Amino acid sequence: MPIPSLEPTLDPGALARALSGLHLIDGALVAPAGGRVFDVVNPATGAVIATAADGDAADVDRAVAAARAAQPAWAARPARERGKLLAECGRRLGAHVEELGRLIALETGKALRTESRVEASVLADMFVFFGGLGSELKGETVPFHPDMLTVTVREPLGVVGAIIPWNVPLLLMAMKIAPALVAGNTVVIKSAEEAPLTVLRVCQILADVLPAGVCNILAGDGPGCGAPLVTHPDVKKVTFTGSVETGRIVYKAAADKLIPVTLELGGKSPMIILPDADLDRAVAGAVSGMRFTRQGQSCTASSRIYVHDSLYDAFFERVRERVDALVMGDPLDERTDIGTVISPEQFAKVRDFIEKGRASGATATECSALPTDPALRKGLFLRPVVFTDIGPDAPPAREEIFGPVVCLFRWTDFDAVIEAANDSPYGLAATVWTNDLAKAMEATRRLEAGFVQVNQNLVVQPNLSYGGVKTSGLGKEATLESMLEHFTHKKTIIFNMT
Ligand code: TXE
Repeated sequence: MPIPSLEPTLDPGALARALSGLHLIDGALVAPAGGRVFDVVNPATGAVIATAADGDAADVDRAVAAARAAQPAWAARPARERGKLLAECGRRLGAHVEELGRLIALETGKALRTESRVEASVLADMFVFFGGLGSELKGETVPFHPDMLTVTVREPLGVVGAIIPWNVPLLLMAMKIAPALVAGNTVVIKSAEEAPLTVLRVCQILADVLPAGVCNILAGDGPGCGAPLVTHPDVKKVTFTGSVETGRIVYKAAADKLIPVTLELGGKSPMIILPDADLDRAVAGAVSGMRFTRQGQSCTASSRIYVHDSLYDAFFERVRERVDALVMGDPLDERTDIGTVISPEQFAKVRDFIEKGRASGATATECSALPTDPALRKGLFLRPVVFTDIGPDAPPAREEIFGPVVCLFRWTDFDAVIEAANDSPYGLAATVWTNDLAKAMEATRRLEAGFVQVNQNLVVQPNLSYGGVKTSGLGKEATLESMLEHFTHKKTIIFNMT
């Protein structure tokens, strides 16, 4: 089978076909052991664009064996040298930003200009950032006894299993594998069924720089390929992003093996607008915070917005106008702001939430307009919905929807709104909009979330700690500390000089 060229290409359709039906194991693109594949569908047209390997336990065995064999030599390289290779990966990925952005738009339906290109560029950044941290894998000297030299060193864990979702697969994959690799581990990634192609392309680019077996990627479904990766005896750490339900399954399986786990799960993030907030800024912040340009498929989306009574009506009107102006259409068209939902299953799930919200007596205002292009007739486009007059216990107000749906609540009492914001099993992100410094400080202290931002929306960038509390997950990502904590262990060594 012809190997896809490593030259950047602007033809995502041809690249998708060239990457069809493959894993990447031990430095080579290979067919799955069982010979089975599944279709990859463009959610904007319903057309089959490629196939993906349907990996199973035999593929997991092969990939883990390759990663295990490569790990000692990889860990034996000086950390700075590993870091330099990672930085080189970042530079190569930087040359593929346009290609990767177009391919991810094709397979996930995320608009190129507003979402996909941005994701591809942060991916490259993440490799450059972690590449620079090779020399930070330092230990300590401990004043244990004057006649003994006591030091700690950081050692890698071994083979890391990384399971990723479809909503921001490039960025989430980079946040897992770049720190794991620079710390001296090798990795086996399991891509999401809905988005297997662009991450495979990224790994092909990495494999041109890294030694064979250091970075492997499998496509396949959760039970058939993800589960055997977690339970494999040679996988010494699992890092997972996905749903709470699957996170629990992964955590339990890892508990049986007594291996460490990092979990990044869902969210139902609150945005609180105080009476003195700059309304223009809060409206702009809400429209981008709701992640409508990604059809709301973001675990950090501001999906519960608490607006002070004095601003509520004006806020709603202005948000509606702004969202109405967003253009829904072909994800690859530069004029498009909003692309599609990922899959028919997600489409049905989101519609069901909207129906449940209506049935609860809430008012659903649909914004923006569906595309009229006949080529997009079968596309999974959903009009953004703003719920008003919604009760705090209605399903769209409580559960993670992962769709373009936001709930607006009116408030008058500060203590009560903080309590309402915290009344959720999730605790990923929160934003507060005010010019009152004391109130802002108080809110940041009282809100139960992994990160809280004032007068600004979430930015996911290297060096900003990312991760939630409560059922939003375990452990943080994207920083030096997260690399040390999650991808190394600290060994204590004592030299007795007496
Ligand atoms: O998630 P899953 P799905 C939330 C969001 C969304 C819902 C369902 O609310 O609507 O989850 O999405 C792999 N052992 N998030 O079904 O099933 C699976 O193949 C090992 C939030 O896509 O959790 C995929 O690679 N792995 C989230 C990955 O887990 C298993 C992002 C995620 O799939 C497995 C995505 C198993 N038994 C969805 N079963 C976020 N935090 O951003 C599945 N997988």
